[in-house]
Amino acid sequence: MAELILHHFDLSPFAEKARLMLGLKGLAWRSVEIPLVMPKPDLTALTGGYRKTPVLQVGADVYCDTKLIAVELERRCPTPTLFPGGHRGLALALSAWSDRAFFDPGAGLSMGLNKRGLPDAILKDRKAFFNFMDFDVLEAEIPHLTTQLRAQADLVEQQLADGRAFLLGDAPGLADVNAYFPVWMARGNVPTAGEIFAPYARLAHWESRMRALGHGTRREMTAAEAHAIARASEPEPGQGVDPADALGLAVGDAVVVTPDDYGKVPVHGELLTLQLHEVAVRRTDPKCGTVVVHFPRIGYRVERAA
Ligand SMILES: N[C@@H](CCC(=O)N[C@@H](CS)C(=O)NCC(=O)O)C(=O)O
Repeated sequence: MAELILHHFDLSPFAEKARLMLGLKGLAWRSVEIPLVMPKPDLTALTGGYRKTPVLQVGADVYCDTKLIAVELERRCPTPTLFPGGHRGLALALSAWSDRAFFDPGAGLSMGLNKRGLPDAILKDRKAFFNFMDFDVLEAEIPHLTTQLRAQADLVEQQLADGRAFLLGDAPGLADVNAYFPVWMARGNVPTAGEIFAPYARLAHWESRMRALGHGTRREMTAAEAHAIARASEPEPGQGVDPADALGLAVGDAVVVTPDDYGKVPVHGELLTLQLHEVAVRRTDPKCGTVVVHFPRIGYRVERAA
């Protein structure tokens, strides 16, 4: 298999999610550091505009979003599994909770409590990016956000109440990775996190077990090297269009794929795969050659290009 290349930055909580998946599976991977704020020309050369962190590249295939990165890592490297105990659907569904309900209050507190210390470039970029946060009222929202973060952390504590090592049993899986990354983010960025999480002893022990998973074996690479790998590789064949798909699109159609929540940058390409859980488009870029960019279906709009 071609090398796994993660485009990310160290402080990114969603990238921590991907790094822990790599750790859980004990994989070797290459790391390309991307900027924290736009512009990110080396990343968008690969993705066609998608700007979020992280992105996984394997040869000339580019996987956007941690929901799809999890599924793709599991497909390529099935053991040890991200879905121990047969909890695949549940673990994948859990991202709807972890990525928003749990992550958002921590992100709001991080921005609200650190607002004055944040560099202008980051503040300006994230104001435009996090369309679900009203930066002008964030400081007034701190008490409310604190209640939300505490209550979400308490759910993890409740799940661990019978002394189990991980959320769904004895082995770690994607459910743990999902639930862990908002805690990791809060510990690193929310000055009051220690106080908020202090009552939760089981959570703290589980956090140590999660940290012990590590990140696998990481080796740095430049963006130019990653682009050269894309140029020299053939993308995987497409999987065609699901005949039951409601959108009425066909392979070869010019389409646009856009996240439906925030960071809504449209990606244009030629449709190659439109299945229940994945959409992939082919596009050509002067730096990367012909690449196929893959997205999850959940949380993404696919439309015919105008
Ligand atoms: N649904 C995406 C969300 C990714 C996301 O929001 N990442 C944050 C970083 S933790 C981001 O892109 N921030 C803006 C940036 O990096 O430019 C996923 O699961 O990968």
